Amino acid sequence: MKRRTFILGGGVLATLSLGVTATNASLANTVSSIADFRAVSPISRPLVYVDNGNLQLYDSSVDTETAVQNSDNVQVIGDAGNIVGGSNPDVPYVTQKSEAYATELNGNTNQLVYAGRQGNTGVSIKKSTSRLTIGEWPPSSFSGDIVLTPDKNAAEIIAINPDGDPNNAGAVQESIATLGNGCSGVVAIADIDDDGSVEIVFVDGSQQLRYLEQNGSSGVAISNGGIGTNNGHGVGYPADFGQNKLEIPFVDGSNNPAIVDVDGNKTTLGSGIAAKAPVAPVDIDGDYDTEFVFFDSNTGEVNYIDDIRDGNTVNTLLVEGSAITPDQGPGLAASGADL
Ligand SMILES: [Ca+2]
Ligand SMILES: [Ca+2]
Ligand SMILES: [Ca+2]
Ligand SMILES: [Ca+2]
Repeated sequence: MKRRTFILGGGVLATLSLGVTATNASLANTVSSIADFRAVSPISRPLVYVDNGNLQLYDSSVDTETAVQNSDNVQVIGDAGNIVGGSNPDVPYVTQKSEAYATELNGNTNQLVYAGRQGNTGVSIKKSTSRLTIGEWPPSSFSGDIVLTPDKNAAEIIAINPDGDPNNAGAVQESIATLGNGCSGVVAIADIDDDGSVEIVFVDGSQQLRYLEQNGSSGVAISNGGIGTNNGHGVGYPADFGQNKLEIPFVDGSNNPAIVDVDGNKTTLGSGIAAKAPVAPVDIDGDYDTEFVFFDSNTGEVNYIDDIRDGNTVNTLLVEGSAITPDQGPGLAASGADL
């Protein structure tokens, strides 16, 4: 049986989904694995994905996959920020019920942050073919890190305050912008033009990458930033791919993995090899350079491009020795110190 470790919620060992009746030996093995896992703190290079609706974390530095308890029916994920629990990054996600959660990496917090619209109050979250993010957005009335996500009609960007009562929609949710071209996924809050203030990077209603300035009321289109979309949007968090600037990783309409900067300078990293599903920038091999992690368009396996602009070598990601085929709708996300 494949070895897995689990994040424990309040020491509820009995609910571990080991797929077999846990014997003392297997429990001891699991506990031992958890001890190993927690010895690496914080998780240095986790990749986030969803397998049959359950959130999974993969830490390549110790080649360990961790299933997050009680994360059923995860439909949409985002890159990690820090909004709940302790100092470890937290992964935001949306369930089939349009609820938003954040779960702490290497911890045991799996916290509801927004229960959705109640009665006539609040807005429902988009729960498929979407993306959400965590960060600070100064124009918001909420202070500190918040969650940004599209509404279910893909018309506006809504903010969720994770510090409030998740069942009080009127207090924890506000509209950030209603966009003429719509918003079907919020990719990041990041300073993509390096002017010292952050922008919201998002996918509009026509799968075009755009960004919103803090004083803007409509999104600015990023040239050459047309996103391929199938089950999910083929885009990921902006990262430094060796050029000392942020570039947005994405999959274009021809299944090409590519990166693009705010000025529309696009670099294609392969031809027809990537599924149109969310990608992630992660230092998956621990060499302090960022790799481009994506789904193979034929096999659905997770691959990564190593040595960006210097060979663009495609490798299959092996998780505890095996290729993986996570759910492509939520796709892949990144976390950790790079973000
Ligand atoms: Ca946290
Ligand atoms: Ca900026
Ligand atoms: Ca690397
Ligand atoms: Ca590398």
